[in-house]
Formats: sequence, C-alpha cells, structure tokens
Amino acid sequence: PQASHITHRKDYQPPAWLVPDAALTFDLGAKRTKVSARLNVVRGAGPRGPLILNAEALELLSVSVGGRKLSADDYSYADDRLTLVIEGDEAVVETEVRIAPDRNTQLMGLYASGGILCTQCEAEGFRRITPFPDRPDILSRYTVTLRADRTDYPVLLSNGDPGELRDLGDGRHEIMWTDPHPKPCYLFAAVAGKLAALKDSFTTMSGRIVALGIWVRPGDEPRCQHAMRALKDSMAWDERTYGREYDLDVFNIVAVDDFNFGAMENKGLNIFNSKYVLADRETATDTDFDNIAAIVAHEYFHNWTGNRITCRDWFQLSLKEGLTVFRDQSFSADHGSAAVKRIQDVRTLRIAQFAEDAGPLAHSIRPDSYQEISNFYTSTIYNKGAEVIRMMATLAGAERYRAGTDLYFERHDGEAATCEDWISAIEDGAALDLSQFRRWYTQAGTPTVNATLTHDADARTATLTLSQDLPNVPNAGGRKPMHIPLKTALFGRESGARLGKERLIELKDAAVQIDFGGIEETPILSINRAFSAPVSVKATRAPGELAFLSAHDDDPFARYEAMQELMSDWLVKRARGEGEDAAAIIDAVTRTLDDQSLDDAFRAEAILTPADTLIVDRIGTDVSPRAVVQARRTLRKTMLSGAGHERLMRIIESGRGGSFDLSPEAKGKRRLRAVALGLLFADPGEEAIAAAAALYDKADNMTDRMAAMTALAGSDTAERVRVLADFHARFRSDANVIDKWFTVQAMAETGDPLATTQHLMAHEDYSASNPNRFRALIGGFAANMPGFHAEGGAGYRFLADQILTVDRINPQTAARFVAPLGRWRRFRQDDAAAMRAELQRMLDAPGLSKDVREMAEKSLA
Ligand code: HT7
Ligand code: ZN
Repeated sequence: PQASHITHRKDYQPPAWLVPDAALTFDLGAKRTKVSARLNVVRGAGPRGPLILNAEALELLSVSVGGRKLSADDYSYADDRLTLVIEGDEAVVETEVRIAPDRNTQLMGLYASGGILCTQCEAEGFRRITPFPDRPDILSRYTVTLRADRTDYPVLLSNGDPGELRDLGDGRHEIMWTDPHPKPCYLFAAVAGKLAALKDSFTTMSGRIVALGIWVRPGDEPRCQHAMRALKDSMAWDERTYGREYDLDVFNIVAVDDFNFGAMENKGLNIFNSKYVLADRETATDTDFDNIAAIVAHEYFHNWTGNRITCRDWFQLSLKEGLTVFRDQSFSADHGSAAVKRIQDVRTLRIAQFAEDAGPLAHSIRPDSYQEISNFYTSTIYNKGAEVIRMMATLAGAERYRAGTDLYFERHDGEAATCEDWISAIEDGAALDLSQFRRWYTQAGTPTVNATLTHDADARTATLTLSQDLPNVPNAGGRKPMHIPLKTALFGRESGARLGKERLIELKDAAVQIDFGGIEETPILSINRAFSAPVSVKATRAPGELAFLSAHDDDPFARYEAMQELMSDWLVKRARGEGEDAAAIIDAVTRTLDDQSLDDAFRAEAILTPADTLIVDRIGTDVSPRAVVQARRTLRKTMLSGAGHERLMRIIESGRGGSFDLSPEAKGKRRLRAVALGLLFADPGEEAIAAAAALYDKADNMTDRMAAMTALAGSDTAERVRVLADFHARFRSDANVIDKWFTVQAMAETGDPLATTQHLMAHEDYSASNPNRFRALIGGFAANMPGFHAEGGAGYRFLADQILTVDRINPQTAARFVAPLGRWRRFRQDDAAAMRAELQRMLDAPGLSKDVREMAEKSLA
C-alpha cells in the first residue's frame, strides 16, 4: 500500500517563491490539450531553496528559464513535483504540457462533461493543468488565452474580463481573458463548449453595470430564471448586509452535468453542478428551488469571503466555508421563513455534523493535520463552522458584528488570511473578548450542556444550574470548558406566558448557577432557543414540560425542539424494548396540525419524526438498527391513528389547484401536504393510495408529484409500478429528474431494498462515473435504514463493492461514501463486526486510492 503523507498545520512555512504574474495559453481539445505557461517568479519570505512546481498527470513537453530551454538534466520531475534550481531572486519560467481531458474521470483539473471542457481546481486540481506552486497563499495576476475549434467550442470563458474573440483562419478561434485581481490558483477556471446564456445585468451600489450570464446547454436558458433572480438578490443582499460590492464588469455561471460537488466559486466564473442551476416548476421541487438560491448565494458571497480574502493554507478552510455558509443561511432566512430555515439548518447539522463529531472522523473546525485535503470538505468545516460564526454574531449583536466584519475586510482585503485573523478582527471591531471562545476552533466534539431549574416559591426565585461536558473524541484537541451562548427564557406553567425577557447566558465555566428573581409561578425552562449554540442539551424535565413547551414556547425553534424531544424520548425507549404511552405526542401533533395561527411550513417540520440516525446516536451503543426502524414505524402508525385519516386528507386536499408560486405560504402548503401524505402512508389504505395517485396525476409541479411518487414508492401496490413507469417516461431526457427517480426507489422501504437497488444498477440510465447518478442510487441505498442494515450484512457488502468500483474512476466521490460504514461503533456486535469486515476488505483491495484509504483507516481505528 501507498505510504500516507500527513500534512501538519504547525509545519506551515511561507512560500519560497511567489508568482506575481501567470500567462497561460490553452490549445484546447477533448482528446489533447496543450497548456503553455509563462510565470514570473520572485523569491518569497520562505526558506531559500529551489522552485518547486506541483505537477500531476501531466505530459511534460518543455521547460525554459529566462528564455533558455532546459534539458532533462537541468531539472527533476518526480513524485508529482517539477524542481528547478534558479540563480538570483527572480526569473521567467515557461513550461509546456499536454493533458487528456476526456480521460480525466476524477473530475479534477481540466475535464470533459458532455461536450463541454471545464475545470475544477479547488483544492489541488490546478497542478493537473500546468506545473505551478499549488497552494492558496500564492496570489497571481492571470492572463489566459483560450484557443479552440470554432464549431465544437464556440464559447470560450475564463476569469475576469474578456478581450476580442479572434478568428485564427484555420477553423479555430481565440480569446484572451484578463483578471486584474491577484488570486490563488484554486480559483482559476476555464470553460469551452456549445453553450447558450441567459443574460441580465446588475447595477452595483456605486453605479457600475455588471454583465451577468448563466451558461447552459442551448435550450435550457429559460430554466435559469430562478438562479438569475437569486444571483441578483445575492448581489443586492451583500451590499445591504455586509457593504460588499462586486468588483468585476462580468459575472458568469456555467452549469455542467459532471461535478464532484455542488458548485465552485472561481473568480468571476462560477462553475455549477447543473442540478443547482436548472429549475422550472415541472422539474424542480421547492427544495430544489431553495437549494439553487442558497448555492448561487453561497458561491457569489465567496467573492469577498474566500476570493478577495482567501485562506493562507487549507487548515484555514473554515475561514471561508464556515463564514460563507453562515452568510448564505442568513440570506435564505431573509428571503423566506427564518424560523423554518433555522429548523432545517439545525436538522442538517445534527444528522451530518453531530454524527461526524461523535465518531472516528471527528475533527475541530481548524484541524491540525490531514492526509487528503478533499476529505476535509466536511460538515464540521462547513456547518459547525457556520454555527461558530453565528455564535460570534449572537455575542456581538447585529451592529457590532457588522463593525467586526467591516474591520476584517479592511484589514485583510487582498490577503491570504487565517482563522486567527478573523477572530482578532471580530474581537477588535465588535469589542468582544473571544479568548476562551477560540476553543471552538481547536476542540472537537459536541459539548453537552446539563440544565436543571429549581423554584423557591416562598423566595420567588428560580435557580438554573448549568454544567458542560466535553466528549472524549478522536482529535479532541483538549477538553477545556467552552464559551457557550445560550438564549434562555422561563415560562409560567399556570399562565402559559413568558416570565420576563429572554436572556443571553454566556456559559464559560464547567458548572454555574444563575438566579432569576420575581418568579411567582412554577417556571418552565426554555433553553438554547433558536439553537444559539451547537450543543446537546440535557435538561431535567418534570412530566408534561415538553408538551407544555410544544404548545406555549414563543420561540418557533424551541417549540419544534420540544416536539422532537417528545418523539425522540419515545423512540429511544421503544427501540430499547421499553413500553411508552404516546398520548402526549398524539396530543401535541393534533394540536399543532389544528393550530391555524402557525404557518404550514412550521407545522410540517414540527410533526416530522426525528431521523433514525439521530435515534441511533441517542441510544449510543449496542443499537439494533432494525429495532430503531420498527420503533419509528410504530410511532408513525400511532400518530396516524391519533391524528385521524380525515384530518390528514383535509390537509392533502386543501389549497390544491391554485396557481403555482414560490411564496413561503405556497411552499408551506405543499410541504404540509407532503408530510401529511407521508404520515397517511404509515398505514396506507385504499383511500390513501387513491389520494396519492390523484395527487401524482393532477400535479402541476414537481413538489406534489414527488411527494405522491415517494409515498407510493414505499407501498406494495399496482399504483407504485404505474407511477414509477410514468415518471421515467415523462422525464427520461432530464438527467437531474431521473436522479430523483433512482433515489426514490433506492430509499423505498418496501420489498427488498438491496434487490431493488441492484436491479436499478442494471438500468441503461445508471452510470457510476457520474457523481450525481452514483449519489442518487448508491447514496439513496446507504440512507435506506432497513436495506443498508439488513440482517447478515449484505447491505454493507454491497456499499463496499460500489465504493471500490467508483474508486477506480473517481476517488473523491468514492471517499464520501465510507462514512456510513464508519458508524459501526454504534451497533450491535454482529452488525458492527460485519461493517468492520467491509472496511478491512476495502483496505486490503489492491490499488485503493489514498482518499478512500484515509477514510477507511480512520473509520477502523
Ligand atoms: N469551495 C468549493 C469546494 C469545492 C470542491 C472541493 C473539493 C473537490 C471539488 C470541489 N468543488 C468545489 C465549493 C464551495 O464550498 O462553495
Ligand atoms: Zn463554499
């Protein structure tokens, strides 16, 4: 096996050489592309030494220094590095290399997607295009000449501003793009192909007109309207909220079908997975529309948080990703229901990040070491990173937080910065002491906050006792007390009213007592309101308190949380074989469904049962996955009989047939309808089947159609077969919609999910080399609890086989699917042993990539 190289944060050294200017010329072709580079290099502040250029999967044609062509004895090219000894402190270095985009299945560097040539350079893909010191703290001014066949590649795009398109007279044409902003090479991009654009413009706050283009396959332009609206809203929002104006005359987005991630923020030329660009009501669900807006905003916001101020090294990744996720979450909250957005973001955090933080892959938001950087684009860096920024904003308050961010932009514009630079700027600009808070950057694991409230009726005081526990996880980075902001309020049990104002408690000690005066009636504690800190709260609760909060709390998140707690407690007990009365849950669910003062989207979120994986995590060890599934099915049946078919049918029928729009109200109606239908299918009778079939047939939008198809796909009925066949026939030409068809079936719990998935693998539309399709089918199966965890371990074996298959094509994608097997510690001995055996089998496989190796090794350790 390959020896793994570990990079340590403490070993950072400034670069030995800088590259102030880079001129690149591409002679483009899918089979063969020649890349000529002319780099002005000057010595940097790092240790004096040779010029080392990273170079991977390149056929080196020539190297010159100062205009003199070098012979092979004058340089070394080994282990993906081209090493040149340069006399003096500056030089012009020229290289020529050849690459084969159509053989690039890893989708890093320059590759072909359909007929389009495109690039992906973050984190370390630029070295697969041209020899270069591929690290984010080397900022260069780029001029890029693209030359290609006029018929095959009529559109040629790169970063910055375009020059004239020149006909070369031999069937080819060329254009030069100039980017005036120095940037790290991971933000380089080039695209060539038959593309058409939806065009628009945006006038910035200083009155500059920016030409906007969203480039897609000809014919798809009308499906970019939503993305364009989101882009213009993002540009305006960043001016209004952070005072940030766009800084080029052109901003382009290109959509491609083969992409390892959601999108990429290359300077002035974002490249997107087409799934996050194309939408119309027939083909995109409301969730798709929301995701498109959020990702367009995220990539746009990177222009300041990531591009203008970039990262010094990849250990600082959360500097740009955590901050930019926080910014896109705030943008979405400002453009829809803020409460529902918060609930959804916390659900994502808990499912993905809490699990990561409690398992073998735990790491802090600024890790100390990595093997393969692409494995570090994790939920911890992104989502916990965003929660850490949110806590700073909460501690500072809106105005002071803005003063802090203003100072950050003022101090570090044009630099490759560190997380420490960010913290210091917020500390100085917002006048905060973040000395203890810094532990959020170094300590891994989700803290637990224990809370007990007592009441002294005679003294009319309440005392809140808080303590914090730091878990013992791998790479914990210390377990010292954290600085935890907890939004807290008390409610009167008799009056149902809030007792006084909400307080922001800053828990800094291991344990503390806080007194509340003037408390005459029995108080009920509402804590971590709005999820003000990414912690697990264990509150001592008297019977009925959660039911009370689910009815009376005036913070929507806390009210949702109380319902989730009620259900989680029940599910944990049931999965352990302990009987439990569900009356309080039924009461809370029916009350929520009937409460017309609550908006529909909130009601839908509140009655959702917690994800199986959250119940597994709560139980902690020796979990039977089948018992968790059984408990969930029993609870949902109980909820259905408690809520009653009629109540749910009324919701499903209400508001159908009106005109389609994307207002929060309309989306809320559709969401509640889908959740009600899902609950009806906990025990579907003929009426439910007929309702779902009617919803499917009459749907004028993908949200309703998917809700109906998802419900039917989980039933063993003729309608299931009919609807699945109809869906495929209707949408066979749209890859992003066909992905949904694969996922719905892979996740369906009816019959034998493994057999269904294997059957789908033989479908002519299945391909392991397209990451979206692989994720749709194999990722869908891995999320199918009864299928993946079927007794005997066949599901585990199947996933390991698929990881090994895709590893030969695209290691980055393969590595992202190891985590479900890494959860073995949670499960009963026989399941755990079977999962471990599959991790070991992967490690023993010849030719395993270092991406998968790192994930499998860490998962087993
Ligand atoms: N910053 C971008 C990260 C990204 C990426 C990382 C590894 C491999 C492929 C990738 N494509 C994009 C996306 C973002 O966070 O905005
Ligand atoms: Zn990002």
